[in-house]
Amino acid sequence: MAITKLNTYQPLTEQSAISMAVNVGIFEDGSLLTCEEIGDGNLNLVFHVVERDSGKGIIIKQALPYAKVVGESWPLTIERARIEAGALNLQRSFVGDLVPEVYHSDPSLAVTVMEDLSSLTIARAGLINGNKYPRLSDDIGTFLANTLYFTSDYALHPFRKKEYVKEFSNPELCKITEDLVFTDPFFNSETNEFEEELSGDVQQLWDDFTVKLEVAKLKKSFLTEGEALLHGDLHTGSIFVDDQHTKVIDPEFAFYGPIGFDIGQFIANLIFQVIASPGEKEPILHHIENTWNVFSATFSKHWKESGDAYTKVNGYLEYVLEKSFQDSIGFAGCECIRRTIGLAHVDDLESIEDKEQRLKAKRACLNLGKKLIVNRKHILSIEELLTLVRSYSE
Ligand code: SR1
Ligand code: MG
Repeated sequence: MAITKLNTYQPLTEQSAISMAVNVGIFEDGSLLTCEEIGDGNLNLVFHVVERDSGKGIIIKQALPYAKVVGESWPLTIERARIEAGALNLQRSFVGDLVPEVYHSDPSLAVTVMEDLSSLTIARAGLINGNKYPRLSDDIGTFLANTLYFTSDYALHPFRKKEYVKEFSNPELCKITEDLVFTDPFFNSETNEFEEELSGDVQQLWDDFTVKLEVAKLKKSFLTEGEALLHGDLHTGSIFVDDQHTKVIDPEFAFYGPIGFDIGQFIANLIFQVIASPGEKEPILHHIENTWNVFSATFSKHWKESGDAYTKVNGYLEYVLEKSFQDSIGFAGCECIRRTIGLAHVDDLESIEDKEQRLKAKRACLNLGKKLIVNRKHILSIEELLTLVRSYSE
């Protein structure tokens, strides 16, 4: 087979992905390779290349110059591939195998070649199928604590931190979140999508100025608080799992933002399971509780090693944790609402076949979302949050 080498950006095909796998030295010329495009996300091409004899596989991810979910009418920078590869490498230095290994990246071709995770399952799909994944919250709590602490001013020299802020400046992807998470669902925007039966509930939301004021404050935090390098899109579709492994993928939305954002997005995506799942809810509630507990214990442990004088001042750690907790709850509320009536929905809710059940679950997400946003400063512990979530899932 002729091995061609791409010099300028063009979308890969299954054939050119095979050529790339050879060109970057992962497989020898002459190896019998198969390739399948397996991308089912909103934005990118994902190729799975396998060497037939050894069974060895790799993933080649390529950013398209537009948002795949909408099409070429929504142009989108391929810079996000550089951000993603850089974030994976940096995160790996703090969390090891909790993220995939990057074998090769090429920003001009918008390509990241990485570890094959095809033996694992996307957490959202696995949870919908009733799997409980006992390691999930230990691992995500650790991922959150390590990535958020070690990229913050509490851990880094200020020059290094500002270098990272520049390196991970990600305006176009941030704009997607600013619009799709914080603005569009709260106004009558064209991007919203919801069943006609929810029109009354949605109108009520749009008319609720208390909610809007609180979302404005949360959006301001997202826009202005460059506290730590966030994953930026930490939902259960960005996590591969089995009972022994957890791998966080897809940090193309990475940028410097408020610590509570990643935590809140993850918690909200577990809340969808608590509300939507016909099965046992307690194991998922346990994951919510344990994520926060592991995060705060691990973050506090790292804090003791900080060189920053203020980290020795009594009450400062407690302040940072309390602020992050309240923000997490508010951001979780925004995620609950945007995944219910915004542009990008979640299978946890969409896969409920019975229409009345589905509408009931969606109304619960909308009402809980509002409550989380408005009451975030009055929910004082993770146990109180669980009690609230339970009350919306009965
Ligand atoms: C156009 S992108 C829609 C959503 O998919 C991504 O995974 C992010 O969550 C984004 O908001
Ligand atoms: Mg993604």
